[in-house]
Amino acid sequence: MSNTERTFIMIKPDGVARGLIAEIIRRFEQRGFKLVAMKLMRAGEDLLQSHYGELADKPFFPKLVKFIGSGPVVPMVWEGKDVVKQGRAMLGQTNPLQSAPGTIRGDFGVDIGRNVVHGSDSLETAEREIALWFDKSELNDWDLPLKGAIYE
Ligand code: DAT
Ligand code: MG
Repeated sequence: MSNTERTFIMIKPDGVARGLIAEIIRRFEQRGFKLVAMKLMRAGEDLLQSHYGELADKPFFPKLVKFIGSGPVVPMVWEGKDVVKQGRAMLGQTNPLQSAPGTIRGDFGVDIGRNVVHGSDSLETAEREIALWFDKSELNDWDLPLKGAIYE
């Protein structure tokens, strides 16, 4: 398990609209993960079709792409030990109604189409999504000054 594992986390338009940007960043910072990249942007249809490509056959796909493109999102890259799996756990289940309190979706959502935040579901997906949303030059290599207080 590598301390430099990376995952792609994105605050969706509903999360941005509801003023949850700082709250979501806080949770990842507080856990000890390191922010490597972040921006605020409106995602175009091509990018979203490709991001959600696996779901292209699903009945909800057009609605999903339309909603995620409806307002600014905050794509981010977070780094740390087991961050892909831990990030998913911090998000909760896809359906907020099945998400435990304490998770982001369990604390801030009710409807599946307004589940506030996206997170990569595997190492492979994370790599693909990071490359899709960020140019290499946007990924910041830096040292967490408090690394020794987070990792043994
Ligand atoms: P997750 O975001 O938990 O990885 P997913 O990859 O299966 O879930 O789906 C991507 C998004 O699509 C999800 O966050 C919300 C939407 N979605 C998934 N299943 C849905 C459904 N049955 N009805 C409406 N929207 C759905
Ligand atoms: Mg997914």
